[in-house]
This record gives sequence, C-alpha cells and structure tokens, in this order.
Amino acid sequence: MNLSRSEELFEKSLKLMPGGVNSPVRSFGAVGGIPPFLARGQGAHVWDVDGNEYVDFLGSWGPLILGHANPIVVEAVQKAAADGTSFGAPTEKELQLAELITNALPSIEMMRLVSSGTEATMSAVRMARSYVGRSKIIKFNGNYHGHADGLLVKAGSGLATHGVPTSAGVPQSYAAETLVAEYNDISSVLELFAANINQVAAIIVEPVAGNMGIVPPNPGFLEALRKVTRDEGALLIFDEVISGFRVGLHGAQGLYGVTPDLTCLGKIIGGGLPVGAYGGREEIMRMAAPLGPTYQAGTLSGNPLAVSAGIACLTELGRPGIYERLDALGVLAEQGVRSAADATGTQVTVNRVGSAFTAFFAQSPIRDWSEAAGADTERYARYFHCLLEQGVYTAPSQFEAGFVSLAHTDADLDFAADKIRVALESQRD
Ligand code: HOZ
Repeated sequence: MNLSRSEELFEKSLKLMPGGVNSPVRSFGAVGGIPPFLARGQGAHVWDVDGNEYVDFLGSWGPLILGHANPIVVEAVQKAAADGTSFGAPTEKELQLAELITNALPSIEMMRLVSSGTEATMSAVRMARSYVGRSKIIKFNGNYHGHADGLLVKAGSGLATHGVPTSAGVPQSYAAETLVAEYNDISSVLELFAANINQVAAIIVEPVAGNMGIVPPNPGFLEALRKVTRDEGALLIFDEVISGFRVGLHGAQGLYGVTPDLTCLGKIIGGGLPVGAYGGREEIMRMAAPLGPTYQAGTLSGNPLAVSAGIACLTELGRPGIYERLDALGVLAEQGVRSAADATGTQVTVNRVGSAFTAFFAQSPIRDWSEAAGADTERYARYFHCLLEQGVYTAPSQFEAGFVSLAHTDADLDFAADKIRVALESQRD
C-alpha cells in the first residue's frame, strides 16, 4: 500500500503537534505504523491522501451513524453557514435540537448544549456536586468520560491504549475526589459508598461501556446503580456520549429501561460536527447559571452549523425502521467476525450492542476492565494492519469500538468479512 504522502504529512505534523495528532489514539501508538491522512469520505468509505480507499468502521469514533457526507446533513450545514456561522445569541435551531433530544430521552427535562462530550460530562458532574452538596464521585475502571481532570482516573480509551491508568497533571487532591469501582460489579460500588458515607455526589457510568471496547452492562447492573444512588442520596449520571442515539433512539436508558438523573450526550447529536449536551431532571438543571449558582458557559455552545447538522441527523434517525436496519447491519458485522474466527480456528470474543461492536482477541467473555485488559493487543495490532492494507479501516486500538452506519451495505460487510478472514488467517499461531 502506498502511503508516501501520508508519511510526508505525518513527519511534518510530528514537529508541530504532539504525536503528530490532535487526539492521542489517532497516532497509531498502540498498533504502530503511519496513520493514513484522510482526505475524503462518502457513505461508508473513506479515501486517504494517497488515494487508498477503505470501508470505514471507525465512523469518526461514533458520530457518523448516517455515514460520511450524508447529503441531508451536508445541505443543512451549507444552508446554515450561508446564514452566519456563529451568533453567541439564542437561535430557534438550538430549541429545535433540544426538542428532538428531550422527545427521544424524556429523562432530560431541561438541558444545555455544549461543544464536546468532555464539556458535557465535566458540567454534569459539577451540577451533581452542586445539587447534592457533596464532592466525591464514583466512576468505573475502564469507563472514559472525556478529559476533564477529575474524570481522567483509570479512564480506558486513549489512556488504556497507551498504558497510562491516570493522566499526569491531575493533582492528587483532585483525583482523590474520584472513587473507582469495577464495571458490572455492584459490590465494588456498595463498598465505596460504605467507606465514604454521605460524601458521594454521583455515580457516572457509561451504560454501555464503549471506551474499553464495547462492554454491555450485565443484567441488573444499571438497575442496581439506580437503586443504590437513590438509597444513598446521590445522583446517577449516564454518559451516553457513545450510546446516545447509537444503541437505539432512546439511548441505553431506553434500551435497558433505567432512568438516570442526568445524561451526557455528544457525537451523534452533532451529526459529525462538534456538539455535546447534558441535561436531566429540571430541579437539578435549575442549579445552572443564570437560574442557579453553578457556572457553565461557552461562546460556541449551540453553534448554528453544529446544531443544524444535529437536527438533520436526529430527524433522519427518527424515521421508522432505522434502528432495525442498524441492528441488522450490526448482526451482519458480528457474523462476519464470528464466521472468520470459526473458519480460521481463532479465539475471538465479540461484544456488540446494536451497531457498535468490538472483536477482542480473548478466549473468554469480556465484562469489565480487567478482562478487556487481558486481550492480546499485539495480535490486535497485526489484525488491524492486515485489515488496513486490504482496505478496511477500524479503530487503531483494541480498547475502542467499531461502528456500522446506515450507509454500510451488505456488500460492504461481505467485503469486510472476507478481509477479516484473511487477517485472522495470516496471523494464526
Ligand atoms: N478516545 C477517543 C474515542 N473514544 C478518541 C477520539 C479521537 O481521537 O477522535
């Protein structure tokens, strides 16, 4: 595969940006080699600057549920741009997007638009602390909630990819406010509450973990979190930045029937442009300035381009049969990996929720971080490169998710299944 132009650009980028990238996992640190510099995307396909074409299962890490350059989204953004790219004042479109979100997720009675998932989780935690009047929060080992200081503790995703449990630069005093439980293990949560009586403001959880690879909640786990937070006077925050509008129109909270106090969103609600949101029970959200004493703001919050893309995307997702189609595509993707694994005698554990999935190089179920961390990352790296060379682009880390979009066709999935078989075959022991 010719990557000469990408190599040239990467070399220059390395001098100007740490790791040559604007977000660590993109540097291919976990899998080695040169990241192709992408030039164009259309539907389920992307092209790099050297003209190589790939079937894309990265989907910009989740937002592109309609595929690349969806014409309805593109038109909405073009129209919005022609009317002005930013006002820093209220617009009707912000209200439209808020209505689409709150209609789909009724637990969100009142909400704020921000510009990223990181802002959403950071602000939701602040709101919870302010409402409950306590400072500690509980998060889960291997759950990632963006890169706000207090949430970068045992945080999965890029940190796990690069073997860093907790980021440097987070003051110990601050990290001490973050208690870490094990995902899918309610007893670890109960122990933390018992050891920190009346100190925990909230639990923040990815209801479907997506940043240690996809790890679904065990039956009863989310319900148990709901119960313990109610019993202990703490709030339950669902970080649905990945799962929101991905695992169903009503998110993981709709899929599993558990209602959080606060929800964080991002990715899909911006249709591929930078948007985040947080919201929940009105009495909690009334803590936000100017109604309450808790500050949060943003010049580009509710940016008209991003909001227009989000409206277009969520409107499409509201059409009948969309999530059935996404699920069917997800099943095909899963089957593709499983049949390739069977054909080659490879041990692979596939976790999938709807159109999000991860193939772990592991022999047993993956239900928490310690099991995910046991997956064979070297094999994953070889598998990843073999796929890339054959024109299949997937996450450059074992600890991230693959995403299928509505733009993927059965032919794309057949193509990928064939290449996956070759990839597994070529790196058999
Ligand atoms: N770790 C992020 C996704 N889980 C990476 C996002 C990016 O590099 O764009």
